[in-house]
Amino acid sequence: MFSKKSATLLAISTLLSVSNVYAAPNIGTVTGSLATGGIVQITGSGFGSTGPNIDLFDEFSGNSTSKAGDVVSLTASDAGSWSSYGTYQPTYDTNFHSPPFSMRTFANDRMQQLQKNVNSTTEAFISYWISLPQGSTFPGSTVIGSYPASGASYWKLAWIMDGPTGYQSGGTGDDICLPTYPDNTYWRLMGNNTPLNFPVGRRDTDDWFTFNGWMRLSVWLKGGAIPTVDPGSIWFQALTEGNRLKEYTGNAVLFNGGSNGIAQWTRINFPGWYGGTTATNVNLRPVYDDIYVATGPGAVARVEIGDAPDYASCKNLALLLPKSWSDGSISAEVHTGSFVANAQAYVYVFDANNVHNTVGFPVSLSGQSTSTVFSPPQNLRVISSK
Ligand SMILES: [Ca+2]
Repeated sequence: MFSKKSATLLAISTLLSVSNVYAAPNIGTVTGSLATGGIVQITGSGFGSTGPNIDLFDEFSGNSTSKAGDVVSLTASDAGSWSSYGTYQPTYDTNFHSPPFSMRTFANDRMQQLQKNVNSTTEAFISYWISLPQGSTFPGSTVIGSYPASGASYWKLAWIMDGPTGYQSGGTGDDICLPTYPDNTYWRLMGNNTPLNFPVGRRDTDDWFTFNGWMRLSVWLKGGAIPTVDPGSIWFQALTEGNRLKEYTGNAVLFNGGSNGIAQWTRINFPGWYGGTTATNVNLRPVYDDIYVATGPGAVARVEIGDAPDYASCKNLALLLPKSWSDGSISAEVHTGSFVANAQAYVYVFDANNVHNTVGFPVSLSGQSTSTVFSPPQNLRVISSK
């Protein structure tokens, strides 16, 4: 028979083991070089066994001879390569988010686009920064600093689909803009072929767009069990740098199967589309930077640094580039985005379900190692269902 004491211990150990199964990531130590290009080792628990498959990470750094106006390299600065250009090639621009360049996506009355092919997948995590440089216009508008006079398909910011014809009527389908701005009121995750129509912000009452600065848009989409029938999961986040962080979540069918009857994504375009006229295109030159694409199971597993110990309060974020991943240890290359040297920052690890450590792990960004402060245990709790 159990004594009271052993029964109590059993209850505690059961509690702990259940907690371990469902616990959020908990960071114990962060060591290494906390400057861009450095490698940090993160130890702890609950990171999950599945890390991300990163298809691409591009800060548009160029090489030692690159200059503004040069064609952007198809070899990404940080991981992977682009598959192709659109009709016209993007160029380096000095209105950067991470120095020294961003990607200019419109010039001379023409869209400049990059295209990325990925292995067939129904799950993707995509993050990228955008800005309208000073003196430039919003797509479809002739007035600097103003939205268009009326709604139309002027700007599909990024576009995921099945193959190069995914967006076409009668094409291979499964297209979703990430997001689009079709009615001059709502930002929406929607496409030409898919049944999805999911609002992710509203210009007048739920705004994240700014005409003066940078925004990071991140989206995690995961198709349902039968992707053309079962609802999948949607998570969309908009970070207005220095201002606010907004998130939108829901469930909806994400795929239509298209003409090939296969529910899959195989391609992502940056930008997706500009639909203005020559008159509205005169001062149009949106720039994109720090584009990160991960696909497959674990796509959303990631490491970020933020500027606040409470993630939801962060007003700046940067994605690190994981090099190895296990439940208790991650090695990641540091990328600091627009954080300044020696800034106070907080490390967040997200597992494959997008769950992160509750309190950011404090670090000081610099070229120096290291931070080895041991944080107290967090998240020792039982989650009743999942
Ligand atoms: Ca950059």
